[in-house]
This record gives sequence, structure tokens and C-alpha cells, in this order.
Amino acid sequence: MRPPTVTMSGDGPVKWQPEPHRLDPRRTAPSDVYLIGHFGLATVDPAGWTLRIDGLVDRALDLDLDALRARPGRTLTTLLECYGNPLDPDVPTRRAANVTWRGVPVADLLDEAGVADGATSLWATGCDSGTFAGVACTEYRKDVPLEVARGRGIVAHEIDGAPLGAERGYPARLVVPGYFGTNNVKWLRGLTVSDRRPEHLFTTRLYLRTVPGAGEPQPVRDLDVNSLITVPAGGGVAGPDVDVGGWAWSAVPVASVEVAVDGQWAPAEVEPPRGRHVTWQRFRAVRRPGPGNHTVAVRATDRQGRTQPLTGARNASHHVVVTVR
Ligand SMILES: Nc1nc2c(c(=O)[nH]1)N[C@H]1C(S)=C(S)[C@@H](COP(=O)(O)O)O[C@H]1N2
Ligand SMILES: [Mo]
Repeated sequence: MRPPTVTMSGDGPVKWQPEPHRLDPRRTAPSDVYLIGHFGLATVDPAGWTLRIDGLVDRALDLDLDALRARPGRTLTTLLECYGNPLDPDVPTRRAANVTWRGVPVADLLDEAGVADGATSLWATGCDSGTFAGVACTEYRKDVPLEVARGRGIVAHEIDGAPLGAERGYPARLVVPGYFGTNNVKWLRGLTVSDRRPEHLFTTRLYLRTVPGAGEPQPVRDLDVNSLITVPAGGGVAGPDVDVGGWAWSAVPVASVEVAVDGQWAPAEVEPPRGRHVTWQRFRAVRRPGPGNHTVAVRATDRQGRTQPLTGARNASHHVVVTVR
């Protein structure tokens, strides 16, 4: 197989995100979905592109885009959230979106290839390459536990009913609902079944963290508990009532949300979880803080009892400053 023609955008990492108030609709418009490319953005010529499924399989598969699209697809809506800059992992970046994807279940592709006994890991490789943190890489690569990829992963080729754009990972990307964005490999060219984790900048050197109860740092996978204020946008508000709203989410359902005005926390209303995959839950609170400047903050607690920290963490409480007239 000849490699596909890939053109990199060229000026190093790409990062873009919308203002939080643009995330108020339940489903994020594709043009409001934040954008990350460690090496820049890749443009892949579909003519020479295939998705190769290989490694510990009975028969390797090479699927071109028509073959992928011809397979039975599944549509799902789930949360996409960036872990943040892996070189600065405690800084909140608040890059999140709720996205509808369509693609082919990883399970169907694995069944067709036939997975050998003893396989535990699925390596996902992108077409992009370049230098990140001073390290030259011949590809972007991540690995996910085989059973998780089989249980809920899809190889997505559509976003919101249209082909993925180049910025979103065209021709195809891996989507693993409930896992941080970094695992959702764009410009996907390979899925390799293995019995071990791959050594790579983005698997064993970056995107690791210490978790309670585990000695070794663990790869960042399951989403943290987190939330975002989408209204008010900050700045001036009419008052006297201030409507506060936005989204809360976690790898498990969110149990409660609190909203604070000037440090006084009180419960907010939060809708029940919906859907089969991790998605965000709307919260709402009405406060009457009186004229003047006020800090409005949110924090969520999930069903595992995890609460967002107020400061010093990637998922620290989000706040806006409003002036009530
Ligand atoms: N091939 C490839 N896939 C990638 C990345 C990348 O740099 N290269 N960045 C990852 C990160 S860190 C995130 S948060 C998501 C962002 O997806 P989006 O740009 O479609 O929002 O893509 C992931 N997949
Ligand atoms: Mo990310």
C-alpha cells in the first residue's frame, strides 16, 4: 500500500476555541467545535487513502473511503473535550463540544478482521506528522483498551450529517465516547490490534497523570467532572434577576450542580442524564445579587462523588464577572 498524500498546514500547533456563550445550544454547531492539531492540520488526499486494520488479527483489512461509507453506520451524539495542553496539564482550557458523529462501529471492523487471543490494546494512528514539544514524530498515535474500543468506539466519517472537514479529521477519525479528545485520533489511517501499549510521545510520555489508588501515572482517558457557564456571557446584565445556565458533565452522570454568587454556593437545577453515551446536562439557577459587580461561579459533582476543585486543576470551577445594573 502506498501512503496517501498528506499536506500539513505548516505553522506548528493549531488551537482554536469559541467563547463559552457560543456553546449554549445542546448540540454544538460544527463551526463552534474547538480545534486542535499538535502538528497543525492535515489535508489528506482521499484517492490514496485507506484505513488499515492489522496487528493481532486473522486477516488485515484495507478499506478505502467508499468501502468504509458502504458499511452499516451508527449515529451517536457525545461530548468531545480537550484534556488541555499536556505540557501544562493543570490549566483549565474549557474546550468542549457536544457533537453528532456517524461512522462504522469498531466492533464490526474487528469482527471482520478476527482478533487473536491475548489482544488487549488498539493503537490508532493518524496521517499527520511533525514536531511537538521538541520531539519529531512520524505520526500522531494513541492507544485505547481493546474492550472499550469494541464496546463503544466508532470510525466516524461524518459530523452532523456531512463529511468530516479537513480540520475535523477527514477522511475518518476514531471517536470513543466518554474519553478525552486526545484519544479521538483524526486523519485516521491505521488501527493496530496489540497485546501491549505503544511507546510514543503521546502515549507513554505525555497525556499521563497520577490518579488516586494507582501507583504508576495513567493515560488520560475517562473524562473528569466539569462544567461551563454559557449564560450570562459576562459583562453587563439587566437584573434584578440574573439567569445563570450552562452545562455539566463527567464520565459518569452528574449528580448535582452548585452556583455561587461572590462565593456563596447554593444548589442549581440540573437535568437528568440522557442518551446512551456521555453527554452534557443543562443546569440553571436564578440569583438576585443586587446592583454592582459580581462573580458568578459553577461547580459540579458526579455520581462517583467527585467535585470540581475551585482552583489549581484543569477542571477548576468556571466563573464569569457580571455587572448588574
Ligand atoms: N491525528 C490527530 N488526532 C488528534 C489530534 C492531533 O493532533 N492529531 N489532537 C487530539 C486532541 S488533543 C483533541 S482535544 C481532539 C480535538 O478534536 P477537534 O479538533 O475535532 O475538536 O483531537 C485529537 N485527535
Ligand atoms: Mo486535546
